[in-house]
Amino acid sequence: MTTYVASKSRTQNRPGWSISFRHPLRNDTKGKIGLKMRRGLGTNDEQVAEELVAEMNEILADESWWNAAKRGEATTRFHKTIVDAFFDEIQAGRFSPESVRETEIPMPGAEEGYSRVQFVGTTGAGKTSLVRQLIGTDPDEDRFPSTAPAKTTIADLEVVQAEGEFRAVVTFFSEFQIQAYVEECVMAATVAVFDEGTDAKIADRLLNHSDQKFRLSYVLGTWPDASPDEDEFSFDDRPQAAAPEESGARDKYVERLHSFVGRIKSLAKAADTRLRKELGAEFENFLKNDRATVESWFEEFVCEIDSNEVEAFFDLTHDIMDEIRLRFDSIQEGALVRTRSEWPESWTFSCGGRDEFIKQVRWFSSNYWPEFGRLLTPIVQGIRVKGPLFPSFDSIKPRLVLIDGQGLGHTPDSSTSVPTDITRRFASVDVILLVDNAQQPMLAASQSVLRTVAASGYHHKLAAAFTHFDLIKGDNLRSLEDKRAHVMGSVTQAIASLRDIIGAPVARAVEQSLPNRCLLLGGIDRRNEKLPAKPAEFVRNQMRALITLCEAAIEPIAPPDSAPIYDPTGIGFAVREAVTKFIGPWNARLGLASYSGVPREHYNRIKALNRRIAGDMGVEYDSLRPVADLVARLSESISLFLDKPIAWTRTPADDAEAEASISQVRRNIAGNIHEIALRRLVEQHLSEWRKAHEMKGRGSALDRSIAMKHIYEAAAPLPDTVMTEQASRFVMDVRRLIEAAIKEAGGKVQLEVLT
Ligand SMILES: Nc1nc2c(ncn2[C@@H]2O[C@H](COP(=O)(O)OP(=O)(O)O)[C@@H](O)[C@H]2O)c(=O)[nH]1
Ligand SMILES: [Mg+2]
Repeated sequence: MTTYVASKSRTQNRPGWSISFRHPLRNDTKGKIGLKMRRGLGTNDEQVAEELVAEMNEILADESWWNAAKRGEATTRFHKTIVDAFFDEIQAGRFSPESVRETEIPMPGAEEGYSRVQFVGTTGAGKTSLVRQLIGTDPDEDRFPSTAPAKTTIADLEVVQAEGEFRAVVTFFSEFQIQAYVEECVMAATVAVFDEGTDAKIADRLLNHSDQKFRLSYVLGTWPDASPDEDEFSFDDRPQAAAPEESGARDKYVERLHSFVGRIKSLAKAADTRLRKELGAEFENFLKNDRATVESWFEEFVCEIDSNEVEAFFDLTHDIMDEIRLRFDSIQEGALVRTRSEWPESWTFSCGGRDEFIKQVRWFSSNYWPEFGRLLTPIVQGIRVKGPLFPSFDSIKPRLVLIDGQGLGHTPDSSTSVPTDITRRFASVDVILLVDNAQQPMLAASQSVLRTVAASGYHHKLAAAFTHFDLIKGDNLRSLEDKRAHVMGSVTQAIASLRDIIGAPVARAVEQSLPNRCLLLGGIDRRNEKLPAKPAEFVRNQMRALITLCEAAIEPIAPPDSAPIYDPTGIGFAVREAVTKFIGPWNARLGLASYSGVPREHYNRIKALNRRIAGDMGVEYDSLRPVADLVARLSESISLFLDKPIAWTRTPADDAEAEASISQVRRNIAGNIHEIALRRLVEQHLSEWRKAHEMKGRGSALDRSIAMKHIYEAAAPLPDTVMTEQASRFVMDVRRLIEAAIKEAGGKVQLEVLT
């Protein structure tokens, strides 16, 4: 059995002594029990610090204390600091940022006369630029929300347009989530040392997480000789009045970063030395033939290196965590709520003045390069604002909720599924606004949105906004009409290419409705007045049309009163089809088989996905999204099955009515299918995911791939002529879901009688 021991230490950024210990009841970021924590002791006195550490050791040595119910008794025996440090962590309930935002600023819906518009599209499509136009924030003066040519942050942004004062609530990622990101960044930086990278390369790995979302550079600053990343350096975000910070402060950031890089280097060198020593003559050979294994050993050693009797890796990550905490000290305005470990949970602010409001909120959303080193942006999980944020191109006051979330990322083909964070929202919004760049034909990522929306029965909510119209060039595209025809042609083509996947009836419905719900926008990166008169008027009218369309989306539609009747026999085939299309590409990604159009993924990406799931930190890594994939493939094949009812409770008047009643069933399924996929792929196999993550030694990358394949096959077993018990249970699961969805829509399930 593991024994847990606490120790005291001095740290860079905290006055006085700190205590470090592994918590026996908390999983670490890899899903292993014993999360390593460091807390301030609030004393400068070494003697006192030692007494406190001894108290913690008493708790850690006696398992009978390890129970939330013992807190009261503990309070009578130990110091409050120690009791809090130990028991707060047991009781730390799951903090839900969404519900904090909802409590502070409830999101109005159709009952309050509000329409909710969800912006979906690839990064850089122009979602945020369009939000700016609709809320009347100036691209030069206000720079809120932040836009960027390519990269983006991960926060959800929600704007409620309403008269009255300005209000904001900002929520943050948990300490645990950020800890995991920081660990991954530090680890990647040590690997860069192992690869003999330059200091700039090492710093780059530390400052920019491999998933392209989490960027410590915002908090820690940039490496001095590194030229600003072109994507990061957005002219769009130039300051109102250049506010260069005092050079003294800048020097301090640089120095701090140098010290982190220095520690990473010595940590990595120590691990490298140990690795070479243990492998001896075999080192080179190993490096050539099984790099994945060498890396996994290296990483393991990195975690074990001690300096001054503390684990150097954890010490470093905790120092970076402290740096992040420190950034929050500079917040002067509003109300910042922190946990007992000083981690920020939420920030709320309200005021009457628009400029002041935007200035304060921008602090949490800025990606303004010269401010790097002082920003909080990467820690922000979501921002909800409410207030008189209305268009400036018109005097209208729309009643909209604008929801701008994470970008889709560029994906090679349309079978890459849309992240579940996005698809989960479909049910609760009124308009799903697909934003796409009109310069190219519709990209794979946008097509995958069409697929998902159609298969889940939400295509009546779909609208599309095409941006960058100002940049479309070409000799044969001179007139506006030509340009419009060009863009619409690409929409029609995209729908046609999906016909076999989403089914002809749905494709037809989308083909008919979407062209009337397409907006053509250009120059939305500037104030409307700054465009030449004719285009300005055109774009203004398009935006008015968009607002009208969104407002109309809350008008109730009469539910169809004819409902479909199905023979459930076909469900087995639908499941079989979905499983084949789910397992095939995954076997290719795992490097265990080939599948047309799906490349093998690098073992580090597979491992990163595994780590996310094992550490209970999510189910997706970048474009690797098994849960979303299973949801998508199941919905698609079920959607096709639903296209062919054997009869109707009443013959539908026309194709449109038939399609509307079937889509009702699709929506009912969409509401519950996430839960099935999540349960089968993740929850029921958490221990296997964790085992897979711990695999090390020779051939571990391959072993991990095989373990993941087994998880997938157990979660989604292939129904075959000879059904295993596992497979029939899976089919039953899906069948129950479909039958419930059919009945909920007023339909029936019965065996087809052949006459
Ligand atoms: N020329 C031009 N640039 C645009 C247009 N819409 C957006 N942009 C620029 O494209 C980049 C990405 O826009 P952004 O709104 O951040 O995209 P998002 O990632 O979808 O939110 C920014 O640099 C914008 O200034 C447009 O209609 N015309
Ligand atoms: Mg954006």
